[in-house]
Amino acid sequence: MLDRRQVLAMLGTTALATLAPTALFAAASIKPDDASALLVIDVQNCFLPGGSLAVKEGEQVVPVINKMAKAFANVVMTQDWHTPGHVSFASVHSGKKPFETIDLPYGKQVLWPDHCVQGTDGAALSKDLAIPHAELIIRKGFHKDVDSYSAFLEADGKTSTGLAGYLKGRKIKRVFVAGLATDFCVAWTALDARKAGFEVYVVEDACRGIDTQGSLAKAWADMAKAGVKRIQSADIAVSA
Ligand code: VGL
Ligand code: ZN
Repeated sequence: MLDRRQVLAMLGTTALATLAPTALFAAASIKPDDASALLVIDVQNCFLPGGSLAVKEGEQVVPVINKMAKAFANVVMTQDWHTPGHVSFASVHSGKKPFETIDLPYGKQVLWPDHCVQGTDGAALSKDLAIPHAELIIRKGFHKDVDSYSAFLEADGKTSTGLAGYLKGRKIKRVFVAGLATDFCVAWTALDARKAGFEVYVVEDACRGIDTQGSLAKAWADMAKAGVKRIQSADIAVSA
């Protein structure tokens, strides 16, 4: 790696005049302030290796999130928190298998293996998360007949989890979203955060996706269209 002095030495004065230093040294350029919150989405045993709906490389987000969380005064975590026999479980729809879809009164629903059942070890947050200052854990998906990928709004599109009210009550303007899974709970949370009027960043290397039927590419496209900013954890300044 070249350091700043070496790069400057390599550049002529003309090049220096035309190249903004910010373009050269973009790393760690975002500094979370008191109006920023990190939303850590569903880092739960069911989505980690050995879990019933394990996300590929899901465990790799944990150290990234732990490090990044140090830069945030405000951290909120979410927990997928389903009833036994939840409507999103393939096991309750006869003849249906996980990852197939069905039509429910509120729209299309992907069916999943049973996961994150209330009070089970699978629903517990990863024991490797090290964010003691996290100030709120919001549970979602606890209505038996309605799923909730989003931390803001259930899948019926109208039942609020209360998170937008909480964040606004705490004068939060910007949210940074990380966790599992990029193409479901992370993306739906980011999109609803935009709809609720927040500035939204998704930290790509602090997320992993499920990617079923093109869901990952679609999620990034939808997020880009909605004005969600796609960043890397190295873009966030963590002071020593
Ligand atoms: C999730 C599928 C089902 C997620 C939750 O956390 O992304 N995905 N339930
Ligand atoms: Zn779920």
